[in-house]
Amino acid sequence: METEVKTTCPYCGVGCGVIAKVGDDGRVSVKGDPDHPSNFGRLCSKGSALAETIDLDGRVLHPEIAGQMASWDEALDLVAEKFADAIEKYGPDAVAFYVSGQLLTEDYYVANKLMKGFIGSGNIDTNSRLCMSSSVAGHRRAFGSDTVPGTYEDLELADLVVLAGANLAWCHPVLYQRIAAAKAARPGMKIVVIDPRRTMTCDIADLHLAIRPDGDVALFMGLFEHLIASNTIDQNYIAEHTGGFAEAFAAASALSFNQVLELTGLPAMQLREFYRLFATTEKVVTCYSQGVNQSSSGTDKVNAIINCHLATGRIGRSGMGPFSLTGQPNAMGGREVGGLANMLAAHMAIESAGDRDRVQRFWQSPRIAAEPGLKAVDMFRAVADGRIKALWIMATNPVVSMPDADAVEAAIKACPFVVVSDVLRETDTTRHAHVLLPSLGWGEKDGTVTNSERRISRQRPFFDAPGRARADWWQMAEVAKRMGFPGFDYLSPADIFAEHAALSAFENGGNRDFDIGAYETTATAEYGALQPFQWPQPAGATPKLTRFFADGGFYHPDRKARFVAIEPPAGNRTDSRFPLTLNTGRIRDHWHTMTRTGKSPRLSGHIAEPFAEIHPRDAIEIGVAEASLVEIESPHGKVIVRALVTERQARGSLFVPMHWNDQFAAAARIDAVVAPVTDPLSGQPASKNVAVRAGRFRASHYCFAVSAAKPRYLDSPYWALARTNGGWRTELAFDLAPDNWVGWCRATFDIPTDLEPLGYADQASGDLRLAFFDGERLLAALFVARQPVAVARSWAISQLTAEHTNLRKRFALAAGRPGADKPDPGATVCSCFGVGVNQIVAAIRGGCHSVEAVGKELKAGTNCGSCRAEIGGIIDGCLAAAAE
Ligand SMILES: Nc1nc2c(c(=O)[nH]1)N[C@H]1C(S)=C(S)[C@@H](COP(=O)(O)OP(=O)(O)OC[C@H]3O[C@@H](n4cnc5c(=O)[nH]c(N)nc54)[C@H](O)[C@@H]3O)O[C@H]1N2
Ligand SMILES: Nc1nc2c(c(=O)[nH]1)N[C@H]1C(S)=C(S)[C@@H](COP(=O)(O)OP(=O)(O)OC[C@H]3O[C@@H](n4cnc5c(=O)[nH]c(N)nc54)[C@H](O)[C@@H]3O)O[C@H]1N2
Ligand code: SF4
Ligand SMILES: [Mo]
Repeated sequence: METEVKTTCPYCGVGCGVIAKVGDDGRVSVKGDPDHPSNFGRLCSKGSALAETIDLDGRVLHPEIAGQMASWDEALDLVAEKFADAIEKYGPDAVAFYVSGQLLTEDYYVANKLMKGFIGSGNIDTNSRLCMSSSVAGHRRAFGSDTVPGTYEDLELADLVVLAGANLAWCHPVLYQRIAAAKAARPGMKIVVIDPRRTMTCDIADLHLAIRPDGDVALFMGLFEHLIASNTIDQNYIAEHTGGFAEAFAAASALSFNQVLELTGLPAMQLREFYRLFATTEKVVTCYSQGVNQSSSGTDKVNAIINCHLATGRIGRSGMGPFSLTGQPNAMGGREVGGLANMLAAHMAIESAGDRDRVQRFWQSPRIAAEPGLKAVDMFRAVADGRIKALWIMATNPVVSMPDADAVEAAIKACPFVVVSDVLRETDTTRHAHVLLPSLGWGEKDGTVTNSERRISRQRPFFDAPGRARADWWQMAEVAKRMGFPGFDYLSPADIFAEHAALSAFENGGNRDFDIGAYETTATAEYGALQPFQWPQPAGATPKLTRFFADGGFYHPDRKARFVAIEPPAGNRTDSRFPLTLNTGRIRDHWHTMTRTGKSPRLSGHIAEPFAEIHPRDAIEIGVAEASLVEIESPHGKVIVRALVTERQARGSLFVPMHWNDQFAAAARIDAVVAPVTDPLSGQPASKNVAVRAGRFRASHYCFAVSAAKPRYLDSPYWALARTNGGWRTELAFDLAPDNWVGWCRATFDIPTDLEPLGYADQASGDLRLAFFDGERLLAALFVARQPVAVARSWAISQLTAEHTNLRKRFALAAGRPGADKPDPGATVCSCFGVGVNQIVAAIRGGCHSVEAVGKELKAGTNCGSCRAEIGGIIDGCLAAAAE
């Protein structure tokens, strides 16, 4: 029988509602939930492809000890024993948990309770340290609490939306679509993008401020001054609800307009235009994400933004306010349970003796962490120097995502006892686990997540647990019980949720923002049917509040907000040895370390290789041509990635995505290059401003291969692997080529020895083509050249699923030339319908001059809409070229 389950997307912090349908044959399809108030039925490319990422391929399905299958009892006993041992010998601070914003709230709650309340250490930190901690620190400084004041609706109601350090089109696509739709309906609405790169988000921008790296503090200090000078400030709001205005004003006045120009690198006209727009528009929302948070001045950036909203009283009212966009599906839930090393549960403060006492009484725990624990970067330093003897990593892949990643890997390798809970068997981190615990993935997990607008939604299972995989909360609770701790006898996530809700209300009395007391009696049946809701929801309170601070009511003891007096940082980290600024971030169709999106051929087709965006003039200076390979190096490490020469990138800087790792590429873990520099207040790494040098990688041979089997073993200095329909695609480069290509193919692609290749070699150019067929099926094709291989990729890939009955066509393949009957569609732009760039260009030449017209002709952009900005860009490019 077909079943439909309402759940939540496990990717970004937009938190879209998803309806998963499981057919009679067990096949799953997904669609957006039209009733979910975050997305109203929309899904982006990643959400739409969820069904492709939930197969059991690569999953870890039973516990392992030292790589050998073990029972749960053996594994859990060992974990409990090793943790208890380390604590007994070296004290509670000798152990640590490193967890994740991709855990459900219930998992997170149990992990935090175990570490802070029962082990008695603050040493639980999370990948949210790399993501949200500057926002948390900024909120707490300004508001006295970690509160996101507004709601998504504000982004549609605003007359000016400022997007600072946020590539919404790719990273929060459904929010981007909501804003784009609001602007289409109300063209007077203005959008300003502040980003050193011209990203796809700029497609809907009225103004793009291509700011210098870390110029944001100066930009918003200058704005603050302008708001005062132009008398746009709200004197009443400042007087009644805030403190510290004079000091903040004095600090801002110390910065001249010329200094702002210098520090931001922006033309005076643009700066004035932005200041004018902001001053003259009442309804302003300023959204910010990693371009703000991931910086050594991240917390100051957040406060510089909040200062402007407090000064104008534009906060917590319809269409107004600062808005921190969260990255992960449950970054907010993690904050609610106090999963950061410097927080306590339910938004209470670890520094406060009263709060510690309250939480300890509620948990009836033998102890409570007396002080903040180690923040992620410091935690792995403590692992490296032997202070941490036992480490449990859950739902995160720090060997890829932490700065100074090679040092992090070495630390994990050297740690006496490492537990990893993951869904996959082989990741860059799981390979160092002494104990590997199989966790439930999306579609199996059961619990709640909170999105950027404080909306709590259910993730519901629609599959049974595969193999012996078990929930993360269950793993933690079982270890707690084995360590002899009471209070972990949960039967289901509903029990945990009710306890979490009860703690949020416990002795609250309106003194803490996070209060979901209305749910403290949630029983299993109600939990099953729980509808998405926004906090706060105190017991018995109606009507329900959805915004904070329009009328003050902040959470500092005097109930006032604080302006923060800020100084602009020195943004530039480069020097003559490392003269370029490395910026890192995301692409549209991959999620983090690719453990899930890397399974989808559609998502892997959008961008199939690690790359560095380089400005054309820098490319000339460092001697890299388009599509050749570039080496990027810092004192910490090195990568080799493809050069993507583009004017979207500012001079003197490079952009490299964070996604590629040792499972998909030879040397593309960009965090190996990122220095472990952090914000002094939040401890968040500065992953967007790293001094590096770059040069050409001198390849003797470049190759492109498609193969039915996954390549067995690759050891060239450059390779990058991606899933395609029917197999795999591999890009390679050698500095020393194999002497026998046929033998190399046989060994790499598992080709039976009795199959002879079709081949073509050009002695003069050094070009070589080899293709192996098994009957009518292509097993592998290899294209080798001295220059970057020019063969049409999507055409070659399509040959893996084609029937090769015609001998002439087989030779066409060996020659690397598409036949006239099968033109090359080009790199995928629309993942939903598999439409390539060449097809779109052809449609434009055929007269489709709008995104809608292209959609009508090719369907591209008509499902999830994530590629609409790119299609717009291609149309603009073609029309501009035609006009020249
Ligand atoms: N497709 C996709 N979507 C995702 C994710 C994913 O992996 N893939 N991950 C999710 C997560 S966890 C997160 S945290 C979010 C992140 O979402 P975003 O923060 O939007 O993504 P990033 O690409 O990390 O960085 C955003 C932008 O900051 C800019 N930037 C760099 N330096 C500066 C600076 O000094 N000032 C300013 N103003 N801007 C700067 C970069 O050029 C970049 O375009 O995305 C979420 N959504
Ligand atoms: N240079 C650079 N580095 C960055 C960033 C950047 O912009 N630039 N961004 C940072 C940010 S914002 C973030 S959020 C991090 C993200 O970085 P990570 O958290 O390291 O990345 P993920 O790939 O999401 O790792 C999740 C892991 O958990 C597993 N998993 C998935 N679901 C579950 C589950 O339910 N339970 C368990 N136990 N395991 C599960 C996955 O297989 C995967 O191995 O990267 C940070 N690192
Ligand atoms: S915007 Fe996309 S990735 Fe984010 S929650 Fe919605 S469907 Fe998932
Ligand atoms: Mo994140």
